[in-house]
Amino acid sequence: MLIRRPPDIKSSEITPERHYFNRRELLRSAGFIGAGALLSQAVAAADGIPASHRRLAGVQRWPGSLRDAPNTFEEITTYNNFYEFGTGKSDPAEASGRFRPKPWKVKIDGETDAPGTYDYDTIVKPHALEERIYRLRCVEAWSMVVPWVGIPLRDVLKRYKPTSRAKYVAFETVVRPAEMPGQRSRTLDWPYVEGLTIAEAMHPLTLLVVGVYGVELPAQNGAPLRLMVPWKYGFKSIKSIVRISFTEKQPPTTWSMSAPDEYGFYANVNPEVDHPRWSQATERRVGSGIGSLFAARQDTLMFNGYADQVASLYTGLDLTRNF
Ligand SMILES: Nc1nc2c(c(=O)[nH]1)N[C@H]1C(S)=C(S)[C@@H](COP(=O)(O)O)O[C@H]1N2
Ligand SMILES: [Mo]
Repeated sequence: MLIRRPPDIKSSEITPERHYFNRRELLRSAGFIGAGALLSQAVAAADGIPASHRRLAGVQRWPGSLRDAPNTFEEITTYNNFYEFGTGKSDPAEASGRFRPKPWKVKIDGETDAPGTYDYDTIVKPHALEERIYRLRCVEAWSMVVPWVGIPLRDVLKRYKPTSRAKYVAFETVVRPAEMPGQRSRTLDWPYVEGLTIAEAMHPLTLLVVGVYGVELPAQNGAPLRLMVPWKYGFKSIKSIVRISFTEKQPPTTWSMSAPDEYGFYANVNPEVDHPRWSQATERRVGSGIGSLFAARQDTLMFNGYADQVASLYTGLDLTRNF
């Protein structure tokens, strides 16, 4: 996503340095893992995760989960975009050791009858946690399948009483240059900001994420609280949220301010609308294939495969102009 001319983009930014030999991928292709086994696997898979990651209690399985094999915990936590820690895919895992996600507060303001600054526990604790296996499609044309743990955002937002004037919801990431080395450079305008229409924010698929693979969210994935909007390009799913504002007007968003011709407000996954510098018709599933020569590409799906659930949000909207 760096704003550079195509010849300056190193192939290492498009193709990962390493491809993991994905054990589950092998087992799946060999027919050892059926769909039923996968559904019960994700929470149980926390067993193989280092004990330093705190396990989340009382996580319920969501019946709508994808049946594809999830990416490994290692893939999900070492191949990241989180520019606050640097622009390389391994920077977020390697440079986030100083980041402290506790204690954590979120300011809720704007068009609400319950403005205030609330503790993480006040926001999260009243809700049951769900594990939801979603596709994640980055605008850079790679993808993963991730077993997130979270709460439907709308259940949280309703408790904070948006007024009838609330047409959008704006989100802001924490600014802590002492803990986030990427923020000491002006790669982007900090804080990273994002936004959704109120209908998108209240859609039942929109998740406020607190964990992955049954454990608390690692720093590199947006600890302790991040968004996941599965039918939109990954950059909409803002990490380490410290502010949620209900607004009347469409809020500014980091990537659309940084490169308005390349990234729009909607950012719905759409294989028919190419990025000005590359095709969006296909994607590379991280961890698939062995080495970049054989990296399997697959078709990108309209709304990332969630069209049945979300297309009605956009009736009458020109998706080419509103990209
Ligand atoms: N604050 C913040 N949020 C962010 C980003 C970022 O750089 N800063 N990167 C986005 C992009 S481009 C993607 S693809 C996803 C990646 O999430 P993951 O690293 O958990 O897979 O986070 C999104 N959220
Ligand atoms: Mo992304």
